[in-house]
Amino acid sequence: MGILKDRFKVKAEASSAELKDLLKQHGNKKIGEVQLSQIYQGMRGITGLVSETSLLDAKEGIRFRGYSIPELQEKLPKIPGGTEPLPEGLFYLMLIGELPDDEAVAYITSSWQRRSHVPNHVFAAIDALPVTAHPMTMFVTGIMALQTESNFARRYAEGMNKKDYWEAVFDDSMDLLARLPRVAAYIYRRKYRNNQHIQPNGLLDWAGNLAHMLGYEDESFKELMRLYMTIHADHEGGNVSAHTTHLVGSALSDPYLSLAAGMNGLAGPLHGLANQEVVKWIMEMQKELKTEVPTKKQIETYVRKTLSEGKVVPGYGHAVLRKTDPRFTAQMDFAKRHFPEDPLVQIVWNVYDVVPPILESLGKVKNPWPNVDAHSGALLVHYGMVEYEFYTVLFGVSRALGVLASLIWDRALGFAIERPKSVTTELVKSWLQGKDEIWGE
Ligand code: NMX
Ligand code: MLT
Repeated sequence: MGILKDRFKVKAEASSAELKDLLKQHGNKKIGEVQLSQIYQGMRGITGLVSETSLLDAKEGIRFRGYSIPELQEKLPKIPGGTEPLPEGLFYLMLIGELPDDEAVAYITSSWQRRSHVPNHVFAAIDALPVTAHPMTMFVTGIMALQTESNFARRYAEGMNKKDYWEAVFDDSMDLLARLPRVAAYIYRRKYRNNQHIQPNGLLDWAGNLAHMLGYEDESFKELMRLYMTIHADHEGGNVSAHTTHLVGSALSDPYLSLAAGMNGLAGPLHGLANQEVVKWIMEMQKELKTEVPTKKQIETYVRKTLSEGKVVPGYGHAVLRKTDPRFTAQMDFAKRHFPEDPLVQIVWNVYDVVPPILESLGKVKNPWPNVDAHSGALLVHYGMVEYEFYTVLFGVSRALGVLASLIWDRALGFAIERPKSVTTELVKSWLQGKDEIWGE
């Protein structure tokens, strides 16, 4: 079957048996209470999902199978002479639950190289869109066009046994991950580089090859892509892209359909699109203030203006985190090591000094600190990637690692179709008068 699939099978069978036992013994234990306001406010704080690949702590930030971002940077395999972790290693960790050795990472790199062929109709589907279409629209179109290749869809139509679902999802996920960099690079070169495409380099790792196909050969950009692809990969199961992929997958929609749905969620400005919004916001500020280097006082005035116009400050706040996002810090450290004098990076750091006290003073923002999106765009601009509408595609290529690893686990553990109970406000009012029950079966 291949070392990754073999190892996953052993882990999944053990976890499945353990879970059955756990639920038999403790399935009726209460894990919390839900207040009426929570169901009107984005289900915030309701524990309602299981996602094995990572866990978010409000104060500490994300841990992937128990490892923080600095720990990943230290412990995951790197290219010879490199300093950033290889995302292949993170995928192994999320899937298998253990740190990989160099050999396991090399296995994934070569497996993704072998699976990376993208059929011509996918490029034709992207080409059918006007070049003015948003890169995320092109990305989702590309993923949907790739769905013709789904093993899961084909095998389901042939009458696959449910115990084999995970294996077909595994194959689709590996194929998709292998193909996404090619699709992303195609979109970039089509929209911004006059359709001058660059063939993959079979000697490079997954993120290094993405950098190459995008047209960025600087070794430190390749290192940035390795870090970028690692830190954006997963943020436990409740964020919009992960939750959507899981939800759609629970209907046994194949991984292509499920990932495309998740990517549509990532394309929202309160989620992954915030990375483009941050750079757009800074560029608009520079234009409006007629200066390349706004002072902190000028930034403060611009932040207050943004808020007074009923807009959010992009890159700040979080539904769960209550401190500076460690993904922001990892990117700040990268910039400090590689280009501390970069003017846009300097602005990002000045914004970091200015924004939190202002948001805090509003008295309603639960987290005034920066999230991952506050920093990522400035790093890309440094290397010349100024086309900010493309940034969410890069986030999406990375996020696929986490949500697809999770999807494989979903099918291996036999998770049910997701179908929570909803109510109407009429029913809520009638329940408040003691006339009706509000809970479902
Ligand atoms: N700027 C202005 N107002 C904000 C901000 C912000 N950055 N963050 C939260 N608020 C407001 C929010 O709009 C809400 O206002 P109202 O009651 O008038 O509707 C109030 O503060 C309370 O919101 P919270 O409970 O703090 O935040 P919530 O959990 O609802 O939303 C975000 C979380 C991330 C959607 C929100 O902080 C936000 O809109 N941030 C800016 C967009 C952004 O950076 N998104 C990227 C998130 C990371 N990612 O990649 O997905
Ligand atoms: C993410 O990476 O998905 C974002 O930080 C949003 C979230 O966790 O809700």
